[in-house]
Amino acid sequence: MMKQFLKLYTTTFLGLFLLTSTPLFSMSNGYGLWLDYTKIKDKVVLEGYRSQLQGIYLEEGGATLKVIGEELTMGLGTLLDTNLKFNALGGDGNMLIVSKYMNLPKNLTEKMEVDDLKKEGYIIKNVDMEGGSHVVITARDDIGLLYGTFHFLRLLQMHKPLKNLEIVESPKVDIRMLNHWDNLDRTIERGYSGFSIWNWQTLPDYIDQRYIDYARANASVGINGTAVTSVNANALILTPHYLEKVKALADVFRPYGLKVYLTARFSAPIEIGGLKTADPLDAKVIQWWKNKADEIYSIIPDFGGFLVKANSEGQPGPQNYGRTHLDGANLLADALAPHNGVVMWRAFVYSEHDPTDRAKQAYNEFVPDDGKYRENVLIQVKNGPIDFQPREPFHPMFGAMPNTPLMMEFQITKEYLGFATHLVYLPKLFEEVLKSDTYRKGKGSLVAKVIDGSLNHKKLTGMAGVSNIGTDFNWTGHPFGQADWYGFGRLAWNPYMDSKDIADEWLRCTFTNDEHFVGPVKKMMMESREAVVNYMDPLGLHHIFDTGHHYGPGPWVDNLSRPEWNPVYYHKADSLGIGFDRTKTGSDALFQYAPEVQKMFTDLETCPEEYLLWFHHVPWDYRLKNGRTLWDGLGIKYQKGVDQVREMIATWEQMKPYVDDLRYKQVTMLLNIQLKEAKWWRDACMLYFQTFSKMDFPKEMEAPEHALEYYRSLQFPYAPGIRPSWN
Ligand code: GCW
Repeated sequence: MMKQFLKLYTTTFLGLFLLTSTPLFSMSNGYGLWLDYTKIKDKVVLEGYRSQLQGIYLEEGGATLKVIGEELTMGLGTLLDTNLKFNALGGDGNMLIVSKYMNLPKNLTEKMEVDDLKKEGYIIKNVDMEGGSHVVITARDDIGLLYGTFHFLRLLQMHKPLKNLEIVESPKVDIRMLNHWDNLDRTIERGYSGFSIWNWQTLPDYIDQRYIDYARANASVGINGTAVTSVNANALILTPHYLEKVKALADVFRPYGLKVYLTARFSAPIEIGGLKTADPLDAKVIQWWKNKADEIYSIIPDFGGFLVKANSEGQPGPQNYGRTHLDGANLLADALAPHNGVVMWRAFVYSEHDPTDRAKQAYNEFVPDDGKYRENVLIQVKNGPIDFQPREPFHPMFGAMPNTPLMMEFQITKEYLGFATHLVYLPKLFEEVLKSDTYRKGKGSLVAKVIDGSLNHKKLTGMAGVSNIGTDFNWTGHPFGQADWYGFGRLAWNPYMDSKDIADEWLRCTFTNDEHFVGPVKKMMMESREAVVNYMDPLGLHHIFDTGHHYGPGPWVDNLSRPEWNPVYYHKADSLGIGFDRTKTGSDALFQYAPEVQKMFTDLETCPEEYLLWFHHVPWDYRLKNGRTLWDGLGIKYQKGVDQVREMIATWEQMKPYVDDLRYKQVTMLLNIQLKEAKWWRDACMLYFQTFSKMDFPKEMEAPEHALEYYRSLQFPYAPGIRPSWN
């Protein structure tokens, strides 16, 4: 026995040893994200920068100014490999000048045009004056200066020229925030990168360096808010014991412009307040929330507000008392209003008692109350009407509530896109949603215009992303998962950005400016989203994931208590065909869109094939635009997804010379898992759907590796992202 153990131990140990032949502690492990400044190797670029930047003038001030000083010292120190001096204004030499507009000397402000500059915005501009040719970063507020500083450093990371700079940037969206689905026990709902970075046990006295680095990373992409706890909320976070810990985080985040928000459990007045009810119209309940808000603000004066999931998937809410979402949201809004706090009330609701198509329920629930919400309420809407699928049409609520601020909820963690194991570049998906046309005010009524408030002149705007951050060394598990965090921030700042440009920035800042690397890897990232759609949910299929944990395919699952929790509810495959009829002959969910959109999706001629089975139930031998039957088309798409992953692997193999050893190996191994899982999806889904179509696989498709029974028998009670049940 002992001998066997020793053998096992030595082989495992040896295996590990071989794998990590370069010890982790001596190499870049991805912790530095896109901010791992390294010395610029290109001599011409380096000399150009050195002559342009001979000293720094930074205005004096509080904590944010201090952070700027540190960032410049570290960033320029490393990138230029020099120790730049902080000087007074007026000396000789080309300077970097960082100062708020109101503090700049007159001869400089004369050369600046600040009319377009908003809160948190900044200008980066060259100004020639006697004494030198300077680069000026200016803003109305300290945080604008910090954002401008990060932008400036990014220019250097990307080797951009520092001549003729005329950058004027203001955020298009007010609240740009992460939603952590982190539980107090440090598990993370749908988290695949380790445990929660919030160590509630050692807070408030122990400040993990990670908290500071986290705030810095967020500030570098303009994220200005974070809800640190899960929407499946625990009321304990609102008790004094925990609020003290939250305050410690808020203090760390403040210099970086990052506000803290908390999730509010609707039944908190009962659970921690000792009341008998949480009825939103009950006087004691109203008073309780008012007192709670006052208490929080006395501890955290710049607290952001509450994020609420109510009457959804078992969470308590106003409907438990026969009241509405409107009553619930306004109750909390009134408590927060004296402190300028906001309520982000989630529209992700669907009920087991409501037999209507799940895709329709949120709209039915919220749209009739448009205009009745208090001014400090935002309705937080997921990008699509079901649930963060690899592809969904945009949510019909966007554009349908002109008198209420709607904010976007994206999922950065990949619950339905292969966890942290698959390389899928999400900003491509985000961009597709933001650029969708709602037609609510005619052509060009983009979802982005709903989100930035320009469609209906909204004062309050927001975008949230469900975080993919955990305790893994590199924060996000997959090295490319960092791009999703980065890209979310960039799109929240400017929802009109091109995801390709974002990939370009991220690659250059994270890896290298070498075109031999940037070109092919950018292409790989841009195609990765369509690949996952192809090998998981082609042609508009959705929610056919294995149950609960959502790891791998489970199109056959049909035994869960709630109909809409079963994949068969979504694909509706039968002997005649497949797909969810959401036209007038079916659930008529299409009615919730503007007439132009309805028309486009209803007519099979104009419905893009990407959405075919989302909106239509079509026969197996239905002819696709390329003349092939639907059945063949399905198999070809699944195969294509697998082939696309093979191409990704081939691309990555060429990248070895440009990437450090560790990340090269990590991505290689992950891509191989992705390939294995893509095949698993193809084989399991096609074998299962074949039991209805009774047709042969198309000739383009490789034969499945196993029989259907094998795939159906797979079980993963300990798949990550959910709390396992131990019995
Ligand atoms: O995507 C689903 C997830 C749940 C999540 C829920 C929600 C936090 O499967 O884990 O719960 O959405 O968004 O509320």
